Parts: sequence; structure tokens; C-alpha cells
Amino acid sequence: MTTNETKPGLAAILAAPTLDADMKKIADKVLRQERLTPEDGVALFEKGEVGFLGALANHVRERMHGNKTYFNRNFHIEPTNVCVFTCKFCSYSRLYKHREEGWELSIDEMLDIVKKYDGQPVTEVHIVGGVHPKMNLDFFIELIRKIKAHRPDLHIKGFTAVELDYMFRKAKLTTAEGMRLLHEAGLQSMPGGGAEIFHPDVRAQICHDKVDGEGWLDIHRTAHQTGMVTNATMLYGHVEAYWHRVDHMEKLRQLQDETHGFNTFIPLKFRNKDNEMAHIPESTIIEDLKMYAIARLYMDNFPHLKAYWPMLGRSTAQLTLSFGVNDLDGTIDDTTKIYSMAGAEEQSPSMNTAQLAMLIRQAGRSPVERDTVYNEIRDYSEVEFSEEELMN
Ligand code: V47
Ligand code: SF4
Repeated sequence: MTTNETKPGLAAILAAPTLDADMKKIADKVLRQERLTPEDGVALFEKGEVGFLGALANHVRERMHGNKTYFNRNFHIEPTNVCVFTCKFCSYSRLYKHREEGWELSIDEMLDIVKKYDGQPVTEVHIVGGVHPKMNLDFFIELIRKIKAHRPDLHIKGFTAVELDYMFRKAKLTTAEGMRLLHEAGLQSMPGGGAEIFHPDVRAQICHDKVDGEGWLDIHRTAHQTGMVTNATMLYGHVEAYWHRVDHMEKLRQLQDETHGFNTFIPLKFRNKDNEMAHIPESTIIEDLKMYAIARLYMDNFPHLKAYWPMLGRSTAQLTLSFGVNDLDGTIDDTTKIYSMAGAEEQSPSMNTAQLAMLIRQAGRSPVERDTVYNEIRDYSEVEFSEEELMN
């Protein structure tokens, strides 16, 4: 089958006399590779049935990536959970005055985490945490330099736009100046956190005191102009309406048209354990799958769509691979407390390469290890694993 042919399942769905006329029009646009409008995006959320959305998103995913599903070998460092901000969905942060309940790692302690991976084939360290009032730009420049000096081959992906906005303002630097300093020290890319929902009405309710949507976009624009690639997230399934999600995706799509600096879009499902939004019920798996599918259809200029498996759990992560997702992030070792503390499925989120590759193969896809910028490192479709590797 060539990449633009429709699979029998999709053909049958599109031919069904019961298919809504608006959905049929949108499907025809997708098959012609025409861009969807914000109205189309909202209509997909309101009227798109899960099987229809999945079949269409899967068509796009296979047109772009065939059967490949990417993952990388990475580990996380979370320097601190002390944070000056008060996002209502956050289960993990502690205010400075309660810092004894949290953690604050020194540069040496963080280097010790890096050293634990000496001799292991990890390709990326992902550094992200709370916004500590005393961990400033100089502190992080020193950390990055020391990691690079110890292990030059390790790609450093670090700091959300929220952390950078605070760091640069405190250092009294422009975004471009601060970004250049970090890039020169060895920072190579940025994760997508802190985006939440850009619209100010939603931000006012869930995260009123951190960088606003325009500020987030401006920091990513500057990162792209400085020569770094970045990701983008969207925290969904709380107080927002469908049109807020579409507005968020539209703003990202416009910036991507301008800079082409985004690699991956990552919808993040709101988890409601131990936070000030605990009264809001979590989205269902069906809603999650629809979210991924619509993201794949709408974000036509984003090369990759990632499901963050520690948050979703392994089984749902496998399902997303038929709903547009082509990336399952990484083997993710060490501490990723922002999710486990918010009620994520995976309390100790770590899978070795064999386990992650098998998870992908069991979903009928081809696991391919990538580096942070999607250079392919190894195809694991045919690799045989020992029982020991799969059990560990
Ligand atoms: O911005 C916080 C989210 C994000 C909750 O770029 C929550 O590769 C759900 O962005 N329920 C930070 N989500 C982490 C992040 C990330 C993760 C993995 C990979 C990448 C990447 C980026 O975590 C925050 C916020 O949106 N978050 N609390 C919660 N209760
Ligand atoms: Fe701080 Fe990030 Fe938590 Fe917001 S989500 S309170 S910025 S750690």
C-alpha cells in the first residue's frame, strides 16, 4: 500500500451513509492534505466519533512515519521542586517557605546523577524542575558546563519557558541574551512544558502567576532563532473548553510556520491527585485517544506527536500508537516526580530498552531508537531479547 492510499477500515468509515456531512468534509481535506481551520478543529472535538478520528489520524501518521515509533534513551534530573509559582494543577511544588518538605540538589549532586550513567548508552539528559528563587542563571550555566565537560556526547535538553522567563528576568537579560549564554554553555534544546493552555481566561484560573501564553511563545521563538529545537505541550482535560485547545494548537501551528523549530507536540492529560484541582474529574481514555487523534490532524506542520507513557500508563500508551502518536518519549530513568505525585499510572516510571521496544512491537509498530533531534540510532523491529532483558 502506498502511503496516501486509504486502509480498508478508513475507506469503510468514509463511505458509511451515517457519517456526518461536516466530518466527511474534514476527512476529504485531510486526505487532500489541506490544512484544517479552527472551526474544523472544534467540530472534530464536538462531533468526531473515536473510531473515525482514529482511522483518519492513523492514516496521517502512517503517511508521515509508516510503522515507525520512536523512543530515546534518556534520564531526568529535577534540580528542585521548590517553586515561586502556584499553579493549581501542580501536585509537586513547594513554596520556598516550606522548602524543608521538598528537595534542592546541589551541582555536585546533579553531577552524581549524570555519573550514574557513565558507560551506559543514554543519549539525553532532560533537566526540568520548579522555579527556585535562588537557583539562578549562573548556577545553571555552571551545571550545564560541568555536565558537558564530564560527558560531551550527552544531549542536554533543559528548562521550560517558565523557568527561563524567571531566570532571565532575575539576571536582567533579554530572552535573546540569556538564551545565547545557555546555548553557548551547552544547552541544545528545550522541552515543551509550561505551555498549559495559552488563553488568558484559562491561565487566570489555573496558573495566574507564571509567564503568559505570549511570553511562552516568545521564548520558544527566541530558542529557535538561537539555533535550538524545542517541544510544545498542552495540558488538557481540566477547566478548558474545546475551543481553548484549538486556539492553543493554532498558536503553536502559526509559530511553527514562522520558525520550523518545533520537533514534537505532547498533549498532557491533567491528573488530579493531591492538587488544588482534585475536584475536577480526569478525562476518560476515549477522550484521551480523541485528543491525540485531533492533535495529529490539526498540527500538520509538527513532525512528531508524543505520548508520555509514564503519565498515561503502558496500555493506553500502546493504544495511542493507533491514534496518531509516533513517539513514546524515552526509557526515562530516575526521578520524574511531577507525574507520580499527580497520580500518574506509573509510580516508578522506568522501562529498559527491551521492554519499551516490546511494548511498541506488541502494538504492531516498529520501534526505532532516536536521538533528541530524531536522528535514527537503531531499528529494534527484528532484535531478539533475552528473557533476562525483558524481566529486568
Ligand atoms: O508544564 C504538571 C505538566 C509539565 C500536572 O518536552 C501536569 O519532551 C498533568 O512538559 N497533571 C512539565 N500534567 C513536564 C513537561 C514534559 C514532560 C515530558 C516530556 C517533555 C518534553 C515535557 O507537566 C507542566 C505541566 O503541564 N503537569 N502537573 C498534572 N497534575
Ligand atoms: Fe512551579 Fe511548574 Fe509546579 Fe507551576 S507546574 S507550580 S511552575 S513546578
